[in-house]
Amino acid sequence: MKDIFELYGLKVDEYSIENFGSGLINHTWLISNGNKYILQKINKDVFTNPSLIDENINLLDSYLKQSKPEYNFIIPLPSLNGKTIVDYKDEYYRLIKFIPSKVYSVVDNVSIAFEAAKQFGKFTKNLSGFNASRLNETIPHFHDIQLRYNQFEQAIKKNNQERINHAEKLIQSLQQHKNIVDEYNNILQSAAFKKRVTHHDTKISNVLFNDHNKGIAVIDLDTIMPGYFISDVGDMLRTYLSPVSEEEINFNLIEVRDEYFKAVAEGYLSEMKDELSKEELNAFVYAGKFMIYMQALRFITDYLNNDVYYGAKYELHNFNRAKNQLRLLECLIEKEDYYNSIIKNIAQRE
Ligand code: GN1
Ligand code: MG
Repeated sequence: MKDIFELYGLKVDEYSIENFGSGLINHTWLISNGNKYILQKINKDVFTNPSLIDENINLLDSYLKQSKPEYNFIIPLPSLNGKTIVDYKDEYYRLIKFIPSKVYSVVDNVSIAFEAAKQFGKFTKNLSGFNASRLNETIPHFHDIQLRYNQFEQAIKKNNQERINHAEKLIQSLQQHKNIVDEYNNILQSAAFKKRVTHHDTKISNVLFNDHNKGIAVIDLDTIMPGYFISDVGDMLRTYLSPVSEEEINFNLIEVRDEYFKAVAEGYLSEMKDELSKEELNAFVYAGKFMIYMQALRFITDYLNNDVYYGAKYELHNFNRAKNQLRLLECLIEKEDYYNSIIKNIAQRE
């Protein structure tokens, strides 16, 4: 730590250091004395070329400084030699000014859902004039659900036979939803779906709120890449509709809440309605199915691969997470027609 602090002109013995946040991938510390900072070590197994993240963030920052100078885009602080990412002993770190704010891990208030969705909509809208293809793919094929499905199928063929047996029923139920992958392949063929600057991790803990529950900024910029709006809307539906998170093992508590669906739709579309094509708007509910299903596939695949990606706090952790997501998917599908009609109404308004 001492050497890393020195790269920023900070003295390690003047700060207290504690683990921070709930991310699964990077390691995050809060370091404080009078000043507070977030220090992060980037997970190199996941982000094999961390400078791609840094390039993206700086490109967007320059663009926003010119075109939307009032937009709050929080990029890391420069080190003494002006770098917003530093490498030390083959590991990558960055330092970010800590913003006093409120962060939520579950959504228990519709106005929070509305506000978060508005923030993510605003993010993409503010960057609609930026050519998304200029951005690096920090994780190639990150939300390519066909690839995720193939990885799932591969994991069923080889690997841990004991876990494959244990998961047999869950595997079968997941295979029955493969039409969600087919629909994605149709989207890839459609000219009506545009590649935009997409956040790709729109969970509620990635929005900072002020005391009045207004959004201050969106954070966790590692997976900003060219992508489809279904990734961002989908991950909000995945994480805001249910009163419990992907960690919940009492699956009876999982549900999709109509008023939260409306809040996400109203919040996101208050910024993005005019940006989206008719076909994209029609895929709003599909976005939720897409992201929930993909997350279920990723969790079960990781379970079958002995938890190499997400890690696990107990034997069945990723199995339970996958089961949780399957339950959520089933809840959403039950209400699909009703939710589609809500989107139609918003689309037809004025
Ligand atoms: C990971 O590390 P974190 O919590 O920001 C994952 C997301 C998943 C999420 C599930 C790079 O995000 O895609 O949705 O876990 N990020 C990566 O909790 O794989
Ligand atoms: Mg993330």
